[in-house]
Amino acid sequence: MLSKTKISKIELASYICNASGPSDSILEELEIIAKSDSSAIMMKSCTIKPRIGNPEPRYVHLPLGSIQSMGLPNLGYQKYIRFASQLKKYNKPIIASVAGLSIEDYRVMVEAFQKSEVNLIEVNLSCPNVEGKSQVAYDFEQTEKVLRVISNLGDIPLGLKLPAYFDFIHQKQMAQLILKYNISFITCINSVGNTLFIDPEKEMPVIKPKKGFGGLCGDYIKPIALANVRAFYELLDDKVSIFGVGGIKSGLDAFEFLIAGADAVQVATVFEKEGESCFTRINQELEEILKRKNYNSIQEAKGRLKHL
Ligand code: RRO
Repeated sequence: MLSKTKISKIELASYICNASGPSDSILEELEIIAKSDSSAIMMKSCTIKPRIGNPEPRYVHLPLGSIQSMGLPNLGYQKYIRFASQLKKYNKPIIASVAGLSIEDYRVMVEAFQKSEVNLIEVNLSCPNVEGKSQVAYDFEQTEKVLRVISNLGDIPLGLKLPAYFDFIHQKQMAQLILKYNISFITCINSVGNTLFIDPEKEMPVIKPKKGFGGLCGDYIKPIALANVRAFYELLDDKVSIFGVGGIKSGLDAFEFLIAGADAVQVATVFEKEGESCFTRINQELEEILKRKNYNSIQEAKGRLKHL
C-alpha cells in the first residue's frame, strides 16, 4: 500500500480512517469499522457518565454535507475501555476520544485510557453541541489548564481535536501550547460550530436542539479544514502528527489534505451517507492519484503544496 502512514509512533495501513462521531458509539458499529478498510477504529467521544444526547431531529443531511447537534450521546467511558479490549483481536489501531465536561473529567478519562488497550487518545476540546458549554479550545487559558493535568499520565500518544480557527494568531497560540505540553498529534477540524441552516418553506431551522444552531460538516467546511491543516503544518514543523478531517469524500480530497500537510485523514459525513465501503473507495482513488503523480509514499507528497 503506497498510502501507509503513521500518527505519532502508531502505524496505519492506509491514509483513511473514520472520524469520531458517525456510527461509532456501540460495539456492533465499531466491529463494522474494524472489518472495513478504515485504517483505525476511532470511537465516539465519551463522557464520564452515559448520555442520551440532544432531542431529535438532531442530524440532517444537506446538499453539500450535514448539520448536526448530537449532544454527545455515548455509553460512558468505561464501556469504551471494555470495547477496546474486545476490539484488540482485529489488530488495528484503536483510538479513544474523550470529551470532558470539566477539567477533572478529562483527567479521570485520560488516566483510565492510559491503562487501556487503545493505541491513541484523542482529547476532544471542540464539541460545539452541549448547551451551556463552550468549545474549550477557543479559550486558551482553559486549554492550558486541561493540558497541565492530562499531558503526563502515561505513554499512549495524546492528541487534541481542535475547532476551526479563523485567525493566524489563534493557530499560533494553540501551536505554542501543543509544543509546550508535548502533544503527539492534532485533529483538524471538528464541525464548524453553531451554524444555522434554514428551511424557508417551513420558516424553521432543520434541527431542533439549541434553536437550530449546530455543527456544519462536509463540503461546506473543506477549505476551512485545509487552511487549519496547512497553518498547523507550518507552525508545528513536523514535530506533531496531523489528522485532517472536514469534507473528505474522494481520493482527490484526501490528496489535497496530504499536500497541505496531513499525515492521515478521517471521514465523517461520507461514512454516514455511504457506509463502510467509502474507506475502500477513497483509498483506491488516493492510491491511483499517487501512482499517476509518481509519488512513492505519503511521506514524499506530504506538505508539498506549492505557492503561486
Ligand atoms: O456529539 C456531538 O454533538 C458532537 C461532538 Br462530541 C463533536 O465533537 N462534534 C460534533 O460536531 N458533534
